Amino acid sequence: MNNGTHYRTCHLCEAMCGVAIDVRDGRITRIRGDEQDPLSRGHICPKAVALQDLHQDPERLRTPIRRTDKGWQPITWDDAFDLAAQRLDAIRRQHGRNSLGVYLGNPNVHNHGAMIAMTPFLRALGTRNRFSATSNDQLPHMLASLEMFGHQILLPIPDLDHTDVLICIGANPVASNGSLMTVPDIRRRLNALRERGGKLVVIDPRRTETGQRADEFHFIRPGTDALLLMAMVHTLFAENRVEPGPVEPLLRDLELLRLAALPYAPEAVAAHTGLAADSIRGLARQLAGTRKAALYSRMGTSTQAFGGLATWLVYCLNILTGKLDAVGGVRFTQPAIDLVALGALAGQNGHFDTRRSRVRGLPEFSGEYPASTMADEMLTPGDGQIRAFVTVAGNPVLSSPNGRRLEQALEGLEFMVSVDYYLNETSRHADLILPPTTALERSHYDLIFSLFAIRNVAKFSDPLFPPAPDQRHDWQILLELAHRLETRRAGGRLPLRSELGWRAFKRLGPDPLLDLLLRTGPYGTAPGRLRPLVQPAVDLILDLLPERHPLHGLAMLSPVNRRWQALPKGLSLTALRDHPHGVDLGSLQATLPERLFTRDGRIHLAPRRYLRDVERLYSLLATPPTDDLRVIGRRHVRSNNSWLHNSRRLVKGKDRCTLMIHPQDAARLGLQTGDPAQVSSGERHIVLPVEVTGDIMPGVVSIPHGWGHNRPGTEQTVAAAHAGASLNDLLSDEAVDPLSGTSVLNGQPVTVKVWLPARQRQPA
Ligand SMILES: Nc1nc2c(c(=O)[nH]1)N[C@H]1C(S)=C(S)[C@@H](COP(=O)(O)OP(=O)(O)OC[C@H]3O[C@@H](n4cnc5c(=O)[nH]c(N)nc54)[C@H](O)[C@@H]3O)O[C@H]1N2
Ligand SMILES: Nc1nc2c(c(=O)[nH]1)N[C@H]1C(S)=C(S)[C@@H](COP(=O)(O)OP(=O)(O)OC[C@H]3O[C@@H](n4cnc5c(=O)[nH]c(N)nc54)[C@H](O)[C@@H]3O)O[C@H]1N2
Ligand code: SF4
Ligand SMILES: [Mo]
Repeated sequence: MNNGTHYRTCHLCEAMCGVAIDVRDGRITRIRGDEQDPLSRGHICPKAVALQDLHQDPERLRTPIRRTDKGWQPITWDDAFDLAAQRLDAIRRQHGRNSLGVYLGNPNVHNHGAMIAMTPFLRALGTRNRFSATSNDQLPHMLASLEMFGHQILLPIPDLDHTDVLICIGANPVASNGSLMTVPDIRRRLNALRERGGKLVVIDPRRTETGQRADEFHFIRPGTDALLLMAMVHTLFAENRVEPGPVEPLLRDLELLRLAALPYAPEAVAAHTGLAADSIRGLARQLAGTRKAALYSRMGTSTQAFGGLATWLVYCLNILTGKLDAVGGVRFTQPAIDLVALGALAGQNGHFDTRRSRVRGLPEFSGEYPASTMADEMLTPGDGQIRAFVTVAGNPVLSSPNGRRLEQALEGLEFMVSVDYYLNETSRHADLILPPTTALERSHYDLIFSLFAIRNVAKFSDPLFPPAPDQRHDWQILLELAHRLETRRAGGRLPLRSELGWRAFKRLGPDPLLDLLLRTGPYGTAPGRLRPLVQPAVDLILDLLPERHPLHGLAMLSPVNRRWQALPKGLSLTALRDHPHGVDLGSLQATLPERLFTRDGRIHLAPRRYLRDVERLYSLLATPPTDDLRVIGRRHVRSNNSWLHNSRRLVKGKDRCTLMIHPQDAARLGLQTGDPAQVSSGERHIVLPVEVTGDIMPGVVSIPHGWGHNRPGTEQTVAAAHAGASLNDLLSDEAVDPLSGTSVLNGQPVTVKVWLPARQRQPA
């Protein structure tokens, strides 16, 4: 495009904002919110400009580079693919398939091409040593959905635009723009909630940007949410307020849940949680007594020592009070490409703990081991030790606990490839970096976040710019690597049928598949029928996928249930192209019981693994609270995990990588705003400036993650000039929630003291 306005979805966070990008002479002149996007209605946040900054960043890698004795050298794509396939294949032959490891980072889920190409790629790698950001993030939500509703990505989403009370625990949507709740323009929507007489309640160890807008705010001591939530369940039963409404006949094990909550009277948990017993009762009564209300939880309650239990209890509380499937409560979406239904038809609902990791015996979740044990699997000798590693769109050195140890582990590998366009803290350890195109050079459809949106919407955007010469998309990189790996494994030649399959897949790319998925989906033009013309190509591609891949659901789709039959029809890629601002498919509707995927068709309120973990919660209750400092994380609207810090426009202004601490703690430790503080946990230390604030609970300190860009050998000059310190250099990788394997990123104990440069230190 040379001149004009291009409409697309911003892919940076989960909010799916529509952006309008003005282009003149092939250059971006302006990025604004798209007023006509039915979901975001003109909203964007300051990060949207990073779409341009990323695209134009002179330090973004544009050709593959290879580590040599003379430093990094460019290498052709063909040589790069060959080198990667040859080395990975050789290591696999010598040490077995599990000697390969792979880590998938967060941007993959914002990239439909990468998502579609990922399964054949993982199959070609063939290793069980798979890791991703999931276990540093939303795993407890997926586990609760799997255990209770029978499907790992069937998540209940707050019906925010129709609720009268939103209780928000462990989430800061005003900064994060919502997570597992795709909600652009949360501020306007929270204002609308208040205007219709509704109420926002926030429970957090910090009075966050969301907390500051709350009508009712409660501090909670980090890691004690499961106690609070148990006490709320206890209150509902004790006060006879359990009224699940229409879903009641679907419930299983209500009585077990009541028994589990018996010991957790509000008085029993008050000292631990920091909430008064009356406040706890008040929360339970408010949820039960308001017809349209929703309890919503996110990172603060999932990535902590009781993340599994806390997230399960949030689901339970919504169910017990009749909020599940109800207007203004929490509901299941009905996206245009229904990965839930497709997965279920293919028998791919998710699985948990079908095997355990080699070194620490931690459970797999949907084929992935916890990220907190990645370094163990590289550093511990023996059969199955990881010797070669691939990262795809991930920066685990900054995003996974104990980043320094992970770096040591990466240094010990025989070979490492990073699919990434930055030479950053993780990819600097690679032997080969394969840089993909940027978002503006590829098409976009939100396969994942459409599943989590507060309205059903669909939107497709074509690329704004053609890929620069000799660039590859992520999906092309993944498919090419997969094809070459499979070819080597087969001894240099694949059977004709699969060779044709690979060629068809690489030629078509993901968009024709999108079209097919849209057409055969719930709002499609031809639900239940594949177009005969494309059928042979589809069959070839399906042959490349494992037996239980969701795309196989394609072949089986029919207008699955009565709810599908009632939906508007006509979606296809062409139809979406005709609507560049996106299509609104309506507000969230009742979907039960059709949308349950448990074998018995019921909702499991008290799965055994949760009940077993309640014993551990009981030991927390039985131990008196300690007064050591606990560290929690933080997000800021101008930052996104670890990777937007090379944008000058985003990092300018005051330092955001600070240690927030309460005035009482600061006074006790002799710290003032601006002082450098040393924060320690065992042998791990970081130093960062202090920010004294009454907005944080006494006994708690807060540090944002994703900083620490001061490592040598990276090529991100702006980020390095605003380096900050990495929270994950401080956090222990030994701390996981034993129930789910999720990393404990919130609530680890730390000590804090004034930091003195070495020469000022007194001899001990
Ligand atoms: N202590 C602490 N740690 C945390 C969190 C926390 O709250 N506290 N949050 C956790 C959460 S929720 C998440 S999701 C993770 C994120 O963890 P990661 O996904 O590991 O890290 P990111 O910072 O998102 O890094 C993304 C990487 O992908 C690259 N990249 C960006 N776009 C693309 C693309 O289109 N293609 C390719 N190939 N590469 C791309 C970037 O250059 C960067 O290297 O961090 C987790 N870590
Ligand atoms: N601007 C911006 N937006 C983002 C991102 C980003 O990095 N920057 N990242 C994106 C990603 S990958 C994700 S997963 C989402 C995350 O979205 P959110 O979960 O909304 O984001 P956080 O800011 O991590 O919110 C976690 C909250 O939990 C609180 N908390 C910490 N410990 C506890 C605890 O023990 N109990 C309770 N009740 N609360 C606790 C923290 O103070 C914080 O307010 O955001 C997405 N959006
Ligand atoms: S909130 Fe900001 S980063 Fe997230 S989608 Fe919207 S514009 Fe992009
Ligand atoms: Mo995340």
